[in-house]
Amino acid sequence: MNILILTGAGISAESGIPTFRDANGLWEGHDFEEVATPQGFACNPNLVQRFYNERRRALLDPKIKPNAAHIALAKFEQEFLAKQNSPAEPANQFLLVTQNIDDLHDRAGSQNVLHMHGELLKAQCLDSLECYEWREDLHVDTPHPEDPEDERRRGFLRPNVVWFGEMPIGLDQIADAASQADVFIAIGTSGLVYPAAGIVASTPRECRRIEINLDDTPASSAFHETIRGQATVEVPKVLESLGA
Ligand code: BV8
Repeated sequence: MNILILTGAGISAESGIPTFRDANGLWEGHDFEEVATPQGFACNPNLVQRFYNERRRALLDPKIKPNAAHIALAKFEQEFLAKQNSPAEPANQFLLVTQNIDDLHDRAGSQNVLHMHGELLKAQCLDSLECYEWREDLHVDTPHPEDPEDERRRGFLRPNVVWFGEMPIGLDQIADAASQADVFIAIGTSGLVYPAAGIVASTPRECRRIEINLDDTPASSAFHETIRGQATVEVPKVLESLGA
């Protein structure tokens, strides 16, 4: 059996990370074009670095931890992949695609995580496109980790996140997983940003499509089952029922 999961900001909300569209959302006070596009970065790198420095510092606060939904997904994945089907059946497949740039799925122990919009705790060199683990602030004069003494390479690092207008990560792998999915579960995503919001439509007709969200979304009609409630309550229940 092949299971594909897509998560959005809603799965991290109960861990204390604000979503984009809540009243106090991350875009609050910022037009997304100012802080989440290459043009915004080119126009005001200090503002964009500051926007991500604030989110990186907030994510590294010890109070921010994976919640019951993250943990249930990691536990289910481990048990599901360990389950030995009959020799005639192909092995189980599991892929967790997240739009979130936080590391809560990874910290919960999920193994097959695809961060399709990048990772906040990584930085990317504008020159080589090389990525580096990064937990500090980034500034327009941050020394380059490969050559800290070289003044000419200062400020060559950007957050390793996918901005609007940029190509998301792993689209081929996602399309492949979607085309073979027996179960697709979208958790805590408003279904507004593409191509993530289009994944559900690329699952097979016979795929069991489940949406877990507090509210209806523009994508809800594409799902066979729409479960309304908090991720920390509903995700463990759905996975429990799947496991059974
Ligand atoms: C692309 C990383 C080309 C950065 C993000 C004009 C110009 C350029 C592009 C476009 C354009 N018009 C349209 C586009 C396409 C564009 C797009 O979709 N725009 C939207 C605004 C219409 N997309 C792109 O640009 C993408 N790239 O198109 O490249 C291409 C693509 C394919 C093939 C060829 C070419 C790149 C988009 C990625 C942008 N980067 N993030 C950062 O984080 O700062 S997007 C960011 O916003 C997130 O990653 C996420 O994707 C999105 C937020 O959505 P959600 O995660 O769903 O969060 P949200 O707050 O919206 O919703 C939370 C939900 O949870 C709610 O439904 C709520 O009810 C629920 N919830 C809350 N609490 C709980 C809960 N549910 C359960 N329990 C709870 N407790």
